[in-house]
Order: sequence, then C-alpha cells, then structure tokens
Amino acid sequence: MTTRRDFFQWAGIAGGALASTAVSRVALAALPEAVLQASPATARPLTPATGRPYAPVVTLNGWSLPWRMRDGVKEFHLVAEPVVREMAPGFRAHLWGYNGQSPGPTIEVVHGDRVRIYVTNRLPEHTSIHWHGQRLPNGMDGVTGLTQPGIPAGKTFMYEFVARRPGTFMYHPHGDEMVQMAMGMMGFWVTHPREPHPAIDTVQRDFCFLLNAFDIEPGAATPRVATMTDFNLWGWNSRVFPGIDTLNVRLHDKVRIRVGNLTMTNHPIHLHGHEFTVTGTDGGPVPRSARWPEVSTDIAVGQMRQIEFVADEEGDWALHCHKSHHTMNAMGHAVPTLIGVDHRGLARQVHDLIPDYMVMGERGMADMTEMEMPIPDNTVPMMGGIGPFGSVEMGGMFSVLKVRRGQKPGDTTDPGWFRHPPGTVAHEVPAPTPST
Ligand SMILES: [Cu+2]
Repeated sequence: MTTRRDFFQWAGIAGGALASTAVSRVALAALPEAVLQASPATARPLTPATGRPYAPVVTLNGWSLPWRMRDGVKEFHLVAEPVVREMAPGFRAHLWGYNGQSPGPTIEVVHGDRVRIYVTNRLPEHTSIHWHGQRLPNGMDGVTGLTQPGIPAGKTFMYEFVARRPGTFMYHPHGDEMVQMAMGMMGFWVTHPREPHPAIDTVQRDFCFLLNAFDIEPGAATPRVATMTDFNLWGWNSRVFPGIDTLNVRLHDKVRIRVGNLTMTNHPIHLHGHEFTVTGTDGGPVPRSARWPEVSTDIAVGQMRQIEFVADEEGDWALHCHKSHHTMNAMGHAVPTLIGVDHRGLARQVHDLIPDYMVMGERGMADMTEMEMPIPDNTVPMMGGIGPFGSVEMGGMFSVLKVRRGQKPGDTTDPGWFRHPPGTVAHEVPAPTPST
C-alpha cells in the first residue's frame, strides 16, 4: 500500500521531471481512489458521469476504470500488482496486472481531455507504463531508463498529458517488458472523438480486447516468462474459450470491434457471416478512401486494428484467430500425427503395461474434445466449449458474435444460442454410400 508519506517522498526526489508548481499542487491532494475489480465478467459499459460525454466501449471480460475530475483534469489511479485471473471456468492463473485484473482496466477519455494517471507499483520489481500510440511530451512516454527511471516497488509515479487525437490505443510496461507482458500486464485505451469526425462513424456497439499469449504448464498456475514461440494458451483479455464472453448485438446494429496485439506473433482475426472494413489503427482513423472489405484482418505484433460492419445477418457467428493452433488450449507441440495409423495391436500391448493408456489421433483429434481424459487440476480442456450441436472443438482465441432481432438497444447480455428457422440448418440426407 502506498502511503501519503511515500508519495511526498517521491515528489521530493523526482519532482524535477515536472513543473514544481504542478508537483506541489498535486502532492497536496490525496491520490484518487484505486478502484479494484474482483470479477472477470464483462462489466456493463461505464457511462461517464463527469467530464465530456461519449459512448462507452464494452471490454470483453473486462471493465473501464472510473476517474475523478479535479480542476478540469481527468485523474485515474492504476495499481500494478500480482493478480489471480480466472482464465476460464475451473482455471485460475497467477498473473501480474492492474487493479485486481489482467489485463488492466480500459481507460476511456475524450479527445482534448487533460489526463493525469497515478501509477502505484505493488510488484516486487520496478515497472513503468508506456502509453502506446499517444502523442505526448517525451518524458511521459514511459520508457524505463530512456525517458524516466523505473517506478520502484512500493512507489507511485504520475503521468500527465493531453489526449491529442481520437483513436484506439493500449498501455503496457516498458521496463522488464518480456517478463511483465508474459505475466499479463497490459490494458486498453480508447480516446473518443469530442465532436463528429469525418472518419469516425457513430456505432451502436463498440467492443474491445487485447490479444495475449501465455505459457502455463497444465496443472500449474504461473506463466513461464522466457517463452518466445511455444505458448500454449492464446487469449483475449487473459481469457481462453470457453471463457471468452460472446459479443451480443441487435440485428442491423453498426458494430465496432477494437483489437490490439501484445503477443509474439501475428493473428489473422476472422469474422463469419459479414464483411467488415478496417476503420482505424493505433495510427488513427483510416481515411474512407483507403478502406476495403475483408472477412479477416491480420494484426501484427504491437498493432491495433478497429473493424466495423453492420450486423445484418441473424445468428451465432464465429469470431476467431485463423491460425488453428491459436484456437486450441494447453497443447504441447510434440504430438505425433497418427491419422491413418492402425495402432490397435500396439495399444493392446501398451495397455497391459499401463492400464490407463489411451490411443489418440488415428481419426484426427476431434475425439480429444469429448474424451473423458484425466487432466490435472486447474487446467482448461484442450478444446473446450459446448454449442447447441455438440462440442465446438475450439479453444483459445475464439468467441461468437450473436446477432439477434430481439436484442434490446444497448443490451449487452447473452441471448443464448440462436434458434435457427426450420429448414435452415445443414443436415444429413439419405444417400447411398459411394463405392470406392
Ligand atoms: Cu492467432
């Protein structure tokens, strides 16, 4: 817990980075309350009670950080700290994050807002926060050693800048980055337009999430932090399917989905049933003349993409990373290909030695979804998630866009599975088995 005394101490030591009048004025005020979140559920959008009005975003399995207005400045308080994150029902990971969760809360401001962010460090080592994509004074850029000293354990630093352009941004540490991002430290930032903007449409639904990856051994709870390529949990906002909430919209809603990538590889995000355009990046709104229709968009490491479409097809539409290994959970990559191998004789022999031995994979790997395989405690199934027609055979970076005629405006709750009109579901037809 950072005390008022600690804060004064810091202000005295590092005050040179800021105008001294600003420091003394701020130091006299108590820090804004550090709001914590215990639940991994998707919070209701945070409608602004103070400051300029805006249409809030929905952070998938996350929340937006409340602020206080002080002398016209929007003040937030982030706390970097170890957290326990439920990544899927039955699976809790020991991560690092902000204000009780990984990722940290979404920060929502309005173009032109002066923003002051207090960052208290409750980690066992120093940290800093880089405000990815922002135009700001160099000394507020958050790069440890380059633009500021690291925030020591137990100390609070203050960042202050004006949100100079509207768009989709993120924040993450820029100190011991490899470890701190592998442990889950990251958060979303949205700067809403102050007035109608020629390249920013009004939307009825606005979702956001960060792509992230962890290497957590089945049965363990803490990520291995030195992993570079062999991750086994591919997540959205530190959740893996079936732990990722669905995106619930009303038929004919204009929908925006904002995605940022803080993993070590690219992710082609694919939407079923609709075409979208990329309307913005962390570089800002994309001019209308530069947009084209897509159904997948590749999001490279360190990039953000904001896509938009009209949800004009009712149903349950898959939204997922198109790299098939990223829609699996907790899988080692040393799995031999056994398709077409008849190893029943071998299995019998092994079974004599190891009674629990199971043969897997000779007909593909779909069996593994439903098999009653013994898995260690605190492990998410390899391919989890049951849909209305059985196993969805996906995990990791997968969710569902639910488009419903009956969804109320603004209602973000899950309407349940789609009821398909009679005769509109693929089905078996009587046909002779073709001879080979
Ligand atoms: Cu991917």
